[in-house]
Amino acid sequence: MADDPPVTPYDKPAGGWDALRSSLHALREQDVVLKGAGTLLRTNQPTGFDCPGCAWPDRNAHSSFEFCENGVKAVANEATARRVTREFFAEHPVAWLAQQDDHFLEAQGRLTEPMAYDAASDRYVPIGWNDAFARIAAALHALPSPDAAVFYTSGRTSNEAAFLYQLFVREFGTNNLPDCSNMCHEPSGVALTEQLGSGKGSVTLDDFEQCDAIFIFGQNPGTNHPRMLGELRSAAKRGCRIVAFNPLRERGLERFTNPQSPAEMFGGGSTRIATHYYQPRIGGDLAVATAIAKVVVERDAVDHAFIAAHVDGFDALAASLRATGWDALERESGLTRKQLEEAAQVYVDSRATILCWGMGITQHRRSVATIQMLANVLLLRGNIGRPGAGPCPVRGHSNVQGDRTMGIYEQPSDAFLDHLGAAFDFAPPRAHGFDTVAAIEAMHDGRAAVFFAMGGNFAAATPDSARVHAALQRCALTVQVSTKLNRSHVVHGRDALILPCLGRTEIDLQAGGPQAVTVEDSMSMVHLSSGMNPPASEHLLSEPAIVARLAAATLPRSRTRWAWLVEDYDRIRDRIAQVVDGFDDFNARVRRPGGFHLRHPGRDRRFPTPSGRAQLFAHPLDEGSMATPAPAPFTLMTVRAHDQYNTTIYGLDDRYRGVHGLRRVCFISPADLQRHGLADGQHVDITSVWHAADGALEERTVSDFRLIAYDIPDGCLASYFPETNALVPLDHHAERARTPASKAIPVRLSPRAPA
Ligand SMILES: Nc1nc2c(c(=O)[nH]1)N[C@H]1C(S)=C(S)[C@@H](COP(=O)(O)OP(=O)(O)OC[C@H]3O[C@@H](n4cnc5c(=O)[nH]c(N)nc54)[C@H](O)[C@@H]3O)O[C@H]1N2
Ligand SMILES: Nc1nc2c(c(=O)[nH]1)N[C@H]1C(S)=C(S)[C@@H](COP(=O)(O)OP(=O)(O)OC[C@H]3O[C@@H](n4cnc5c(=O)[nH]c(N)nc54)[C@H](O)[C@@H]3O)O[C@H]1N2
Ligand SMILES: [Mo]
Repeated sequence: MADDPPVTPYDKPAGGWDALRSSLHALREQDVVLKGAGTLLRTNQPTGFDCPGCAWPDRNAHSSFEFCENGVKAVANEATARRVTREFFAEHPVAWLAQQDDHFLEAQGRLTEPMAYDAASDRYVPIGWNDAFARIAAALHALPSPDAAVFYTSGRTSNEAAFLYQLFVREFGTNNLPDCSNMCHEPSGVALTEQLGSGKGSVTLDDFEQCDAIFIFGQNPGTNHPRMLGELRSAAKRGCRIVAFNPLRERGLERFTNPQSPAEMFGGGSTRIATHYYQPRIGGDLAVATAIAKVVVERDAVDHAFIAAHVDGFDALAASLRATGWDALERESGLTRKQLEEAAQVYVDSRATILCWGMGITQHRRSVATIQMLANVLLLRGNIGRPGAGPCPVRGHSNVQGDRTMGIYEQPSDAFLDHLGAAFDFAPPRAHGFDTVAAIEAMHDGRAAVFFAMGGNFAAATPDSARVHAALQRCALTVQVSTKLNRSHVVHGRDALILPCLGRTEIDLQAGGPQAVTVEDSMSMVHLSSGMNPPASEHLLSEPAIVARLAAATLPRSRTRWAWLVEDYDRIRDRIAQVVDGFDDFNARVRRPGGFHLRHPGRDRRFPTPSGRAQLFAHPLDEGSMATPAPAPFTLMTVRAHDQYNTTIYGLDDRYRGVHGLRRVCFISPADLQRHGLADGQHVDITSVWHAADGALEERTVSDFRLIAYDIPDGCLASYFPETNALVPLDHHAERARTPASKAIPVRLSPRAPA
């Protein structure tokens, strides 16, 4: 305990000199100071590459270079000078690698050549690309059915790679295409598609210049979408109200010093971001949204003309809101009636409002209901299809939205499959495939035996780690297309392959010359991305080339000209234009400066639901549902620290929360410490308590976390992901969207005996 570094509250604004310092440190650590500086100047530029960080859009038409600390870290870690060589693998048995932490694995640098697992020596040994593809093809052909293979995607994959990948998987014969979206914004897609006829957000950056109010639910932009702070700062400066709901007081939502503003940097100034900051209890947002909707209806601040013209379901919603009492709203939200009415007043006073949300909303059992209640709030006042208003689910991975648009989806529509089959002259499988949770279950009980991952880190990012590891280890073959070493390479099937690929920042040279790929950001802008660094190794292939060569090896009777398509990615884009709605004339339009926008129908007040109208949905609170089972007095949320990108751990600091040099921490309120006889700095084990479907009480434990007294509501705890993923029961997930409920884990704490 005495050896732990001190935890000191961070009272400076987010951004500022510390952000610059930390960026330079990241570049230095990866030995890319000079190269990185040149590389960074081309990030999110019309002729550069799309930042491999988050999906927040860029304003490259306006400013020449947008600085982003965590974008720098993402780029520096990809452009690193460090390499994982065959000598490294020869030196370290996999059993040894498996004992190293995620930070160590990431820090080894870029993967350089294809490797295959050798059980006799428990080591990865070099393998040629052709042999690797032949081995995968053999394993796929040995399966009893194509549905016994699982093809995962992480959201960094380009549109071109994603399109070819889903085509290959469907020509092979399955829709088993789980993706990271299943663990992320899936509930947003499910909720909004049903309600508005499109699962995407409707706003653009221009709307951020025109709104009167921005509400931010369950999102930490200072860490996860730092460029969003620039928009929030401009909005705040022109008097826009910014209302944040978060159990934690996140620094980036409070104050920001813009590293691009010399006046603020040298003048020591900063901008206040949130005008109103509320700390609901974990999972309290359905009650918060219900309270706001209730006030809108009861004060008759409703846009009746809009409702009459475009929206169904008003009477049922109004009746349900009137019947919901303030006692229940206060209890469930953890806020007072006064606070809830104050927030609702800001909303009613605003002419045009944007609602943003992140993982604090989606990773809950009732996330679909919560998002539909948020959209109810918008619809009630006509806050969609007018400037400065609309829903803004803030996506994570830089191309997670584009991957879905390209057909990475386990539940494709018949219309999409019809187009795909017609364009490529085959009969796509129609049965829906496995999402992430279903894929884990299937591998666990032997229904699936080959696991292929296009990027990501399935072993670490998924819930219920012990179960997932057992599932992967039961597979006949696991294959990882990756840039960096991670947990999914050391938790593997009987046979295992690592296929190293080019990153976004690198030159992608094919027979037709250097290639650009395309991506779609969180606001549906589609644009080009072309790398300019030499590849990390001469043995790397691009993701589209990996798919094409795998397809050629696996599907001898395919009528698709795989090798020809990847010679020139314009050919892939021409095929995308044939299959995917909204991509007509793709090659020409994407070459215009800034690319093009996939217009959201809601912007024109068109709602392509079955009825052709938007829908309001009544969602009663289920009271007491958030009360945790008796042996588990706390609800734990698993969040990101400042120095990580999902399972990629860049460093051990979480600057804005005052934590340095350690990740196994657990934030707890001072009152809870006292109530439970615990002390700040004490070390505990965390145990989740779960009533399984068969009624059995299951327990899962992670050990040795340091308690940190923190400003967090009573009964609520916070720790970092992925160290706590082992606690999330696989069947604890969002209703209908099946996103793991990793923000609401029922847990208890047990003090560890002093060392
Ligand atoms: N640097 C960096 N950037 C990233 C990522 C990264 O790991 N690092 N990850 C990327 C990805 S894939 C994604 S999806 C996004 C994630 O970006 P965020 O959505 O910001 O993700 P989290 O860190 O999980 O934080 C969620 C926030 O929700 C709050 N919260 C938790 N539970 C509740 C709740 O019940 N109610 C409310 N109101 N708030 C709650 C937490 O306190 C936290 O502030 O960021 C993307 N960008
Ligand atoms: N408990 C808990 N669990 C969570 C979450 C949470 O908040 N709490 N968040 C969930 C969310 S929102 C998400 S999106 C998932 C993320 O799940 P994933 O997307 O599966 O995980 P990442 O950590 O982003 O994947 C990192 C790996 O991607 C590889 N990589 C990086 N760049 C490239 C590239 O260009 N190409 C290829 N082929 N590989 C590349 C590297 O090898 C790196 O190790 O995790 C989910 N899991
Ligand atoms: Mo995500």
